[in-house]
Amino acid sequence: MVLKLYAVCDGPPSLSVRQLLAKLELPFDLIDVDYCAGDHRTPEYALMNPQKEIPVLDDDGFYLSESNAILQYLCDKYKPGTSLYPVDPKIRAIINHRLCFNLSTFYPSISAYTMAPIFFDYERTPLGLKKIHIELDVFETYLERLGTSHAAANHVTIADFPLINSIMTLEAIDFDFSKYKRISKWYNDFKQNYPDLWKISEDAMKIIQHFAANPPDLSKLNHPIHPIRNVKK
Ligand SMILES: N[C@@H](CCC(=O)N[C@@H](CS)C(=O)NCC(=O)O)C(=O)O
Repeated sequence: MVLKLYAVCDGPPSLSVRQLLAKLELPFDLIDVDYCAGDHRTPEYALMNPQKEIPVLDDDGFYLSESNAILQYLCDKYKPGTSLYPVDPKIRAIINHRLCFNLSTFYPSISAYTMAPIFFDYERTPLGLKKIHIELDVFETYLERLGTSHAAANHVTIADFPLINSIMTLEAIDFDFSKYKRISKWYNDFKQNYPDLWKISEDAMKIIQHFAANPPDLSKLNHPIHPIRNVKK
């Protein structure tokens, strides 16, 4: 049975999985999950992913969430030994490290500043800004110390996609990160060298920018945590 990906059109974790599927040239059915309508908060969705988060991969009844786990699984199952996720223990460790770094600190700090105030009733604060600069400084240091053209090697790997999509949300709000020279070069090189993959991010960036200019009505989402903004109708 063909792979199914439950994805949200502007969500960085969903975009990263779509980029890998495109790079591996794996056919799949893309199922658009409407975040604003709360498609992911239903009891049916929770059967696939009790975390009620997007994306979810359905590989013939094998349901997998957490985008990093999906990236790793797709490489291991469908292209073992691919240069996108090499088996060499040290290269793989660096890739896994960068995936963990993005998941645990880099993207949470960035999205709290970029995405959360677009979709929910949050302010962009000086503390939030400070956290972003701390994270960018760390990533810049990793790029400098490793000295590679890409995030984890001298070629594209699954570590690049989530980091690219985190930075894309900064570009979406016109955040100037040009002083981070290595990050800027790596990000611009990705756009130039992988135009088809970048288009997946770019289309999402336009959707994020649309929502930034036209805050979505999330009153039906009933989000259990995030404060919903009053949107004038
Ligand atoms: N760690 C997860 C995060 C996934 C995630 O948080 N996705 C967002 C959409 S971009 C979501 O579904 N959030 C649930 C919610 O806010 O209700 C992953 O990498 O897959």
